Amino acid sequence: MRPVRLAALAAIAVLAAACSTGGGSPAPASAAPTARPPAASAAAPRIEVTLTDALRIEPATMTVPAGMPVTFVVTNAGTVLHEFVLGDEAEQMEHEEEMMEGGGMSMPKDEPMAIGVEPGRTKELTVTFDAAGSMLAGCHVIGHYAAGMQADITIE
Ligand SMILES: [Cu+2]
Repeated sequence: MRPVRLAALAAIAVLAAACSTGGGSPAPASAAPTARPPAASAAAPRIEVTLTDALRIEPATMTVPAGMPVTFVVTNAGTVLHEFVLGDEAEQMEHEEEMMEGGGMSMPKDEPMAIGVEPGRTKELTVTFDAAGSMLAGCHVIGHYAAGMQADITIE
């Protein structure tokens, strides 16, 4: 079925092109799994992140480039729900308060800069950081952030 295969390859190429020119719009975190961009694509860094029941985000420090889409591939290696929330200190505090108000009962919803990852699952979050600087990642399931479930992200 050669024509079908070619069509599929073309679709993947279009997808990859769309990703690399996406500008500031993050990919929807809830999108169904799609074809991965070619491994050779240097324009789309993929950062593997693990969330653990030891209340840690690993690695605890990450460095990412500014001005291009970066995909965080986030795996929850634990047995309870964890989150991966990107934001500066103020945004982390805001998210912390939101979770407190919800009594910790609400499942974190996927947002442009945040995903909730169920135990054993892997989710992707693609963002473009416009400028160099620093950013935090945190999990705001009650008690986790305070216990140190956070990571420093350097954008350069
Ligand atoms: Cu957590």
